[in-house]
Amino acid sequence: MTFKKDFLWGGATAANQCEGGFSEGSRGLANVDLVPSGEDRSAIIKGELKHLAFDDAHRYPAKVGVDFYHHWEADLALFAEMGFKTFRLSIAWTRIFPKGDELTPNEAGLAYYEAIFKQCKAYGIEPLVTITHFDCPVHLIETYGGWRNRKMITFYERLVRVLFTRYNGLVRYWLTFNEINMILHAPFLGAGIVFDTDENKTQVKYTAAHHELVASALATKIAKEINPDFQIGCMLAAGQYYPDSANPLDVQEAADKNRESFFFSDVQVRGYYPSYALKKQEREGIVVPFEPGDTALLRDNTVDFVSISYYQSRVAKAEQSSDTAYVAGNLFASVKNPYLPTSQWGWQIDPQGLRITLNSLWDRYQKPLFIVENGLGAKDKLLADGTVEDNYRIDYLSAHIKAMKEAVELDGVNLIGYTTWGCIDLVSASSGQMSKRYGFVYVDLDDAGKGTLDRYRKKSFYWYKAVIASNGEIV
Ligand code: BGP
Repeated sequence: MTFKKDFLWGGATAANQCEGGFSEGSRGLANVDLVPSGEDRSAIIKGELKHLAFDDAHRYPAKVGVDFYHHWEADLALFAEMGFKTFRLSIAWTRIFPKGDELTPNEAGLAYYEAIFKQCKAYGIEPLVTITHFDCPVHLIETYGGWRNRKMITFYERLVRVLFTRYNGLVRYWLTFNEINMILHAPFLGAGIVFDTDENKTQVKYTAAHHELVASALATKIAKEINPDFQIGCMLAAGQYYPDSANPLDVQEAADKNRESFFFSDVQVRGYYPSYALKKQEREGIVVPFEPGDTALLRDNTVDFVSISYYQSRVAKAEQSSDTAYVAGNLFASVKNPYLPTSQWGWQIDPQGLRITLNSLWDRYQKPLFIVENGLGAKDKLLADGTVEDNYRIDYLSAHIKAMKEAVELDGVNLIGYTTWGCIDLVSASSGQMSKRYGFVYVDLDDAGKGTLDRYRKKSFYWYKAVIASNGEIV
């Protein structure tokens, strides 16, 4: 058998994209609630357009999500039916601390997740909990400016203490920040940042990044004090950059681009700012707000495992011109790779790139790796008999699982699990659409928010069930 006996097969979700119930259980308002579908979405996500209240001109898909808030028992039953060994979900911070800076948590929010974790346990499903997945209380943005403010570390510390204490015995695997490197591309999602006009955006992003890195190390420290058996992971939006050509300048450009992301995991895994980042920050006049104790905290509290999302590889080209072709990608574009097909949303498909990406992380860190997001966003058609013939999704996932097998079998990468993104259809982070579906389970809801919310098993549901049952031998 290629994969370990206890390999963690499963699926992944995020509170902001599936829960809905945005005002229930005394929940407070979060950044993601206010991100509308439509053309303003991109500027809001990037922190370039301030939008901190609902209005009538926009539609807000996170308000309802796919109503996991009310459907979670039935949805978990479907995941159990597929044989999930793990289920990745995130905590909505505003269910636990509605404003974010209270001293006492909200019991209704705590009870909600406790019920989910208990049900997971009953099914033998190991929860994989993202503490923050593009999630920040609006009150903390309005009052403190989000993660640009060091006070956020204290509020986050309060949150993690409550979670680690309350769910001790129910949850073992934790991720501190989803796709932490997305601060650079989607700072409103990643750090609750709205830019002021004329401020140095790069400075703000690296200030916020430092605060999150310190918060992540602090969370790791607290976790181990509460339960040394807790497993804490960093989470990186991964996807190797290839050089556009053998031109050494393109090769250098690819190395530089890869380092933009590795910077985050280098700190979280190795425990210090890498020399290339220090030099670049110095050159660009960026001042990282190190305070006494930060260096030791980062050094002494590195993560146990490295988790990634992988959707595609990317291409770096030193000299771009008006002829350079680009493709869309996970929250930011890349130079086009002429060797790869693209999805309906223009993301390039590269299973081989998953093996390459896993190897580069394994070579770099020698820490267990966990793929916590991978999948194909595609349009599905619900047939009259209640099925979806999603062979394209099966082909995509099957090719990526084969690449994982090669990484394990041929290269000896230590891979501990795989959770496909959006195991049940949910709202797209980049576009706010429902029509960009990733799930094994179809949810009857369209881009205008119309539908019964009924759930249907797709063809891929049965395929993935067989994959898990065979521990990845049948793909
Ligand atoms: C990642 C996010 C997820 C998810 C995924 C797919 O960046 O962690 O939240 O949404 O990408 O992206 P999209 O929803 O834009 O297709």
